[in-house]
Amino acid sequence: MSILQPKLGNYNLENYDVMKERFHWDDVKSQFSWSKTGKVNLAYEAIDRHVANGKGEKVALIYSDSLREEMYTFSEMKHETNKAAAMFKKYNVAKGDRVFIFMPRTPELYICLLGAIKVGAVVGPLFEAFMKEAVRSRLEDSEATIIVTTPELLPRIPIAELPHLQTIILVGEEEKLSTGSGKKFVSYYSEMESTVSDDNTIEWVDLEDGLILHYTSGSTGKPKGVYHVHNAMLQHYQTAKWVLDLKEDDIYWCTADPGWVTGTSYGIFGPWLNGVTNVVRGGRFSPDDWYKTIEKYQVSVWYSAPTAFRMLMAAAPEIMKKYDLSSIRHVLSVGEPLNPEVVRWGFETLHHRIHDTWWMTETGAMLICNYLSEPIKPGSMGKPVPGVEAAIINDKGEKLPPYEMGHLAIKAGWPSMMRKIWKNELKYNEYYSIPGWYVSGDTAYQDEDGYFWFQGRNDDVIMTSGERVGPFEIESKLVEHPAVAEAGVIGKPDEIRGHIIKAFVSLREGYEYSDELKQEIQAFIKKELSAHAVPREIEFKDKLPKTRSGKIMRRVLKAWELNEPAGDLSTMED
Ligand code: 6R9
Repeated sequence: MSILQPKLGNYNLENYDVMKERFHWDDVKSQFSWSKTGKVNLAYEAIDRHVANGKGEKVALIYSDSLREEMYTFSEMKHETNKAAAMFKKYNVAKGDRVFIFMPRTPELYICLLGAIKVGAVVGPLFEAFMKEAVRSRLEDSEATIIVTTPELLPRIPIAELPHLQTIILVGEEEKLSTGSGKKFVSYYSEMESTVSDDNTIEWVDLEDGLILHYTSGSTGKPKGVYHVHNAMLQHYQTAKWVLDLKEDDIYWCTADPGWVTGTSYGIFGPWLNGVTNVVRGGRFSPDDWYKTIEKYQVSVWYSAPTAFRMLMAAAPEIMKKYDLSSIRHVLSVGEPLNPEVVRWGFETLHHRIHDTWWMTETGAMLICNYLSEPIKPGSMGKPVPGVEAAIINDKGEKLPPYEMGHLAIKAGWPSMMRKIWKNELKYNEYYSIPGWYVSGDTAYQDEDGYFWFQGRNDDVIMTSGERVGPFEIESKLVEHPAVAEAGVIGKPDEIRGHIIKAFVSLREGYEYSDELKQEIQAFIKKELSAHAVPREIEFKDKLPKTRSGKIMRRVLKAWELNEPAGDLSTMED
């Protein structure tokens, strides 16, 4: 597919090269309160500031699931988060304490998360699907003192094994309140009813004070707590403005759950720092439900992930045709490499260029993106946002020439970079093993125009017959085959070749596994890519193992193949 030129019209048409030259992060500071007082609070900047600026009646949150549909103005969000803050204060939450939130996407989750930030707490959002061990290890490591949850999820919190945990706030029916464990149980709804909203509950903090702790699991070992501070808001705000292109009238929908960093940085902070109406859809994914959400709320900016786009592609095309999706003006993707086939689908069916964005839990916000005024090269992640320097380097820290694969690294010093790995300095230092650079753990190359091309996580790159092959290129080609819905490619140890390429493939509706199909797919790769990229083995699966953020877990495929333990599986989908 050829290069896609920007659409003219209602877009951020600031020139990339000019911004790169001119922009400095200090420029962003002026509009936030600490430029006047020296103190700040992200929750105030995201909600209360807009009320102070006369936008109190604007809708901040549109929430819906199969049972509820509710809208909250910025004024109402200010009130609710003030009350939640007072509730946390009443139960002894002090600045720096860890407040965990373990519940489905509902307005209460968003209110509690911002309410906890208002009192200076460090929030820890957990996926509602976590089971006991995943919950235990995160609460134990963070030494959280308080958790907000629902009666349904309560049995998955091993409260007796968590000495630091003192208070459990239950969002649900009061009669289900438990007692007798030595812990305090609090009813969210009765507490909120009896509390009054008071602006003086806000704890004003420093830019370097703690904001959020996101646990992300490595391939083996325990999940690590990635710690971010209030300063990250500079980048949440600016990238949401530039890259999501959020404007006053937008209706914005980020499909990610706050258990994943995308669901906080761009499901909460980015849009609300920009004062934009934010859509949250509870419940599970279904193509009908998603298209209906866009149509009903007139979503204009849509941020999702390759796995979701691929599931929409694999669904019957008639489903999409039932809905009016003309409100959409801008579509973006994150979390995994964006296959050119997905970009082509987006262009042909949604009539939009899907903009890829690359970043990590550790980086806190977008770093490499398709900036709006720049052409898109399908299959590339784009270029560093202004204010960020990225490079492809070797083990010695030397920059590599175009098209040479190496470490994707970022010059330290962007505003939203993590400040530590909770209680694990050793792990934190590993990211900075090459002086001056943050080493991402991803392998990529850069082309002569400065675009970055993702190849795979370092561990996923395959050495076969003396050549380094990134799994992404093969996976992308596989999903171009009409029978293939999703593909995960690994290197399987082989005495002669070092590794051979093995593909795990799930099929689209209406296709069935057969030897002929396998050979046809192999011939397709040989013709379209090259002989050395052909997967010698193809195994068909109903579903590929994925994380809750939609990443194909190649290490699990490898472990299956080698009959080895698969490591930490707490973030794997059911
Ligand atoms: C935000 C997020 C980070 C890892 C990252 C990379 C992969 C994310 C990507 C991408 C290719 C993109 N990744 N975005 N790979 N193209 N646009 O995903 O954070 O869950 O910590 O994952 O995800 O491998 O290193 P996180």
